Amino acid sequence: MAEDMTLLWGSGSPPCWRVMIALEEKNLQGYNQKLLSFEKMEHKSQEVLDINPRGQLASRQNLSCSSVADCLIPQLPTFKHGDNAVNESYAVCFYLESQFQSQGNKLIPDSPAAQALMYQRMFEGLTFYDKLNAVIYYEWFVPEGERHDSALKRNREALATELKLWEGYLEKLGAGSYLAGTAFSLADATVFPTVATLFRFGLSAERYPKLAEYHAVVKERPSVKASWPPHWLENPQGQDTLKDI
Ligand SMILES: N[C@@H](CCC(=O)N[C@@H](CS)C(=O)NCC(=O)O)C(=O)O
Repeated sequence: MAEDMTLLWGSGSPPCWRVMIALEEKNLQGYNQKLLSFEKMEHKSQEVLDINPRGQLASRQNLSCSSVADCLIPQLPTFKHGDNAVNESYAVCFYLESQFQSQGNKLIPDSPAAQALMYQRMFEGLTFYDKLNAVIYYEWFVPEGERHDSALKRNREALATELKLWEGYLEKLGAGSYLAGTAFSLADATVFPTVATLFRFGLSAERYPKLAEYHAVVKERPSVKASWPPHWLENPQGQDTLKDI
């Protein structure tokens, strides 16, 4: 089964990490995988373009990655199971759970209440991820002549507001909980990479103790450890961009 799967991924990319956590949780460790370097522009390779039509769109436009527009065209993860290509990280997570329901850990809870919470947190997680990116990749997303301190300040405030929401969610669920209750679910597979990136970029554990606790617990989970970004392992020192948020 896993031998029919191929994942092209980039180290430290939260969307790729979501898929890798789901694959681990479903006991699909034997998949073919290729780590591509964003720096070496390997995500623009023919191998990616063959599976991912968004990559083809980028190449047809003949843009280079020095162009902001091109860099906003997501190309990884690129995933294939047999002849089925799925290139959106959330879609891959749902696909894996649906195809391998009885294998590995169950990632969608049965109880309507837990399921509702899981879907809610998963999709709110996309807003959370966008707000994080708008701060840590501000210079990457916004061309030099269009940057304003006031805009970055607004983005930082929006992230702080978002962070307080997630602190509140975890506080309400109680110690040791996952994002949708007592069991690890797709909400955790999809949102944990955002949380880990926050701490990698210097988020204060003192200021956000519930997120810090959640991070400390989930980072020890075998699926998460097995898929930890290799360049983070090589260089455990992150950045301090978010230390004052
Ligand atoms: N919606 C996509 C987003 C994927 C995404 O943003 N991928 C980034 C890497 S984190 C990418 O491929 N960027 C292309 C580039 O940097 O040129 C998903 O969740 O799968």
